Parts: sequence; structure tokens; C-alpha cells
Amino acid sequence: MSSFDLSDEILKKLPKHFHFGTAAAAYQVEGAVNEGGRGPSIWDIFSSTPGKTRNGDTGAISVDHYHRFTEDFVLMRELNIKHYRFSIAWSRLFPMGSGLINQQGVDFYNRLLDSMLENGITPMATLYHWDLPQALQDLGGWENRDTVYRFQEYADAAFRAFGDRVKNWITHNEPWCVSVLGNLTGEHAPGFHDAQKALTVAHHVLLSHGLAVQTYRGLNQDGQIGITLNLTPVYAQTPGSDDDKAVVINDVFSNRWFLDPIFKAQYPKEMTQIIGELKNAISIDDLATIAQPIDFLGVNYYQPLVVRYDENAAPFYTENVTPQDRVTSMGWPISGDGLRDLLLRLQKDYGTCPFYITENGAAYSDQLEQGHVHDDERVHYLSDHVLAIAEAREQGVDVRGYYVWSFIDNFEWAWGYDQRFGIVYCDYATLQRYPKDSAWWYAKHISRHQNLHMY
Ligand code: GCO
Repeated sequence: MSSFDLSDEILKKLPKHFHFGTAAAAYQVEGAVNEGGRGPSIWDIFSSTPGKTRNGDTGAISVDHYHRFTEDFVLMRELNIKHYRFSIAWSRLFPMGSGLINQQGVDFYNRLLDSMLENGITPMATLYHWDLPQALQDLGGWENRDTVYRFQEYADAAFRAFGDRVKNWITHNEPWCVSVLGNLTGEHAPGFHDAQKALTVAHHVLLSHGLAVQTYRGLNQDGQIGITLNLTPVYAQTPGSDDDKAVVINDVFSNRWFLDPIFKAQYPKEMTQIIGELKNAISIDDLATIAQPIDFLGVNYYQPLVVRYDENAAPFYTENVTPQDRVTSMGWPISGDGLRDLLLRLQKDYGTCPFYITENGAAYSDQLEQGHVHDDERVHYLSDHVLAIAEAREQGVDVRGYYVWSFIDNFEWAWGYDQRFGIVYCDYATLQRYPKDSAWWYAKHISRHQNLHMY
């Protein structure tokens, strides 16, 4: 028994059908970028542009999940993991972003899904995890309203092809990152530095979400659909002072920019002061389309934010003062309480909605020693965050699942292969997989949870 083991009492607070899963994304794990008729995505182009990723790393091979998925699902089964969140690469189904469907791409995901199901693993599929077909970027990407309709067609094709086996759908992963990292800070593909672009892209991504939900409803499939946002609780350094203004600003920028249109059919009025006015992109019915009822909200949570107000601080008069005493190797502060607070806040401000924690996890500088990785810090991290979910449930929040990011170490975007988030270690020289101690910890908790709910 390790000091990070959760008690039976805690585990019992998670209901019988609670999803204990892991998550990944196509470009981060698949590799095989030139196989099966796949077209290039913006991440192929971005990562192979000098200076954009650590060590010039790309996802061209990654962990070769494209060829090794059976091995990965067998290992998942050995680790008692019965839920897997993966993403579909748009450019495998539509190499040019639209037009005729590429049957080889459909066949690949058919094989992937069949293998998952044979191993007793329930899929949760994300339609867009940042890999826009480059052919659509060449026409303006998400800044071009046409991309919204191309996404709707792609979503329709995916629902029709895979909806018999996929009952859990996520339209988009983290539109904030798509907009801000891709178009304002330029850290991610396509790499622009333009606030107006970021606003327009966010709006179009949200609109495409609403249209995809409508399309899904129209097909009458027996599944559920939602969206995944990256969210963070924001705290004032000194509550009751000017720092409260900094909280409002950061909360609008990090959370409400996406939550308000989805749940309330409006943008926060403070948006205009914070990053500018959304010009020309909105048509009259857009907000109603964006606010389609969803079956669940996917929450990606990694870290909290503590801020203070400073009149001279650019760009938003706020300074991040989050304590840095316990951080992961990404430099992200660790707080399980932050996840509990975030869930309570979502329930309070946006009403009762089923939640899945669609990503949570941590990177550490893991060392492979004789086939083992002793990643106590990650075990500690996971334990704190599962506990936070149990606490939120106890206070009435309907959290239905927890997906660890990630199953296996993989291509961490601009960080390349420098950051390891997996509960399974990948030796990139041999592509051999080694479950870390955290994987065994997770396996043990899943099986204990199952046994507690046997009757
Ligand atoms: C995310 C990303 C993941 C990252 C993870 C760690 O949705 O933010 O989906 O792709 O790898 O968050 O940074």
C-alpha cells in the first residue's frame, strides 16, 4: 500500500459506471503521416518548420500507434483501463479537407475501433484535436467561415462511419488553445500573432461545434455529444482588493470566452476590452447555433491560476503569482483543490451538466531503470486529482469520468518529445512500451473500484 492510495470510502463516492480512462490525440501518437492516403495537416507543416518545436521534433513517427494500436489496447486491457479517448485525424478521412472520403482512412479507424472493442475498451472520439488539413489552411483555415461547413461535413461523415461503435463524441478539443496558441501567441500551428484572427477563429470553431451537434442530433444515433474546454480556477492573491479585478479579466480570457457562448448564447461583455471586438465574423443566428444543448462538458484541467492586479502590467493589468513550490516539469503548479473548486464553480454558474474530466495528468523527467519507472510524483498527482473529483461529487457535481493524459508518452506539441506525460513510458529508440508505477497504481484503483461496486 502506498501513501497515495485512496481509501474504499473515497472510491465508493465514484459511481459504478464511472469512466476510468486515458486520453490521446491523433497527431501526438499515430505517426505514419504519409500512409493510408493521409493528407498533410497544419501540424506537419508547422513542426517541420525550423525553430517551431523543441529539437525540431515532429509527429512523423511518434509512438507509431498507427501500426501498434493492437499492442497498446492489449496493454490497456492488462491495466484494467476500459475507456479510451482518442481523436480522428480529419486529413485521414479527407486528405484535402473536403470532397471525396478516403476509404483507407475509414478502414484504419474501423480497425482501430474494432481492436479497442475486442479488448473491452469503450471509445470516446474527438473530432478535432488541432490537426486541420493543410489544404483548408491554404484557404484561410479557421479564419475562413467556409471551414466551419467543411467541418460539419467531416463530422457528418465520421458519425455515419463510426457512430455504430462510438457512443461518446467530442466536437473540439480546447478551442482556447486553437485560437490563442495558434493565432495570438504563435506557439502552435498555424503560428500567427494576431488578436483579431484569434477572435474570429474562436468564433468559427464554436460555430462549427454547434453545427456538428445539430448534425449529430439529426442522425438520431444513440450516443452523447459534447465539447472539451481547457479550464482553470482563478484566485486573487489578496481577495477583497483590486486583485479581484484581475480575477475577472483572467476568468473571462481563460474560461468565460468559451463557456458563456456555449451555455448562455452570449460572449462576456468584457471580451471587447480584453482582446478586442469581434468584427464582421458574427451573423445573427450564430450564438443560438453555438448554444445547442450538449450532453456533457469535457473538462481538461492541469493547473490553477493566482493573479494580482497591476496597472502597469501588459497586456491585461494582471500578473500571474501562482505559487511555484510544487510544479511539474512543464513548470505547471499542482493543485487537486483547484479541480474541485473549478467543478463547483461550473455547476454554480452554468447549471447542472454531466462532466467528464477528459484530460488531467502531469509531465515529469522519468527515468527508465531496468524496465521500471518509479514516478511517485505522478502517482501523487493522480491521487490528489481523483480525490478532488470524489469531493466534488460529494458536493453534488455530476462528474462521470476521469481520463488521464496520457496513456503513453508522446509528441507534446511545441515541446516535442522533451515532456513525458504518459503512465506508460516509451523508449523512443526502440518504441518499446513500459508501464510506469503510475500505470500499476491506476490499474489497482480501477480494479478496487470495480470490486466495490460489484453488487
Ligand atoms: C491538450 C492537449 C494535449 C496536451 C496536454 C498536455 O488538450 O492540452 O490536448 O494534447 O498534450 O494537454 O499539455
